[in-house]
Amino acid sequence: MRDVMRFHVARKAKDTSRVPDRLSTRYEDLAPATGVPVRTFGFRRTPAGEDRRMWTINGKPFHPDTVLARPRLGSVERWRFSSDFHHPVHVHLARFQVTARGGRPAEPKDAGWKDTVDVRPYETVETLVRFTGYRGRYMIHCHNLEHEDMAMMANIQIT
Ligand SMILES: [Cu+2]
Repeated sequence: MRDVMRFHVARKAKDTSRVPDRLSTRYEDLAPATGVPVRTFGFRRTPAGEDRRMWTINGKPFHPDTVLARPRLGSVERWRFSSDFHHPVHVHLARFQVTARGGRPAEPKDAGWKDTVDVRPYETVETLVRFTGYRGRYMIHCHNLEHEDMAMMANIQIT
């Protein structure tokens, strides 16, 4: 690895940079539309026959023909992620905001727009998800490589 890169410090310089008091301006808070379903996604290790368990979402490993949710383009939905383990839950093509974690208000680290949220063991994370962009089929999945490789994924269809 020693041959990858080498830095030569060629001269002295004064560091005039500083961290601003605020790193960002206030973002908009999402509000759920009325009448949209609340969807629950359970990320679990599920028995799958003798001596076998699989990483699943709502009890099912990924199948290309199965769609777990059909949100409407332009809508905001309340999605609830629950977990039996650390699962970094990633939603493709839809950004979301965390509104609650473990039955308590969202934590400072939950602020802002997310495309992935760490759901801790035996925790439930409440989110508001906004579907903008394009209609079509996308995925939600656990971002642990070992879990997504073992089918901890699901299709969502934006209609
Ligand atoms: Cu996982």
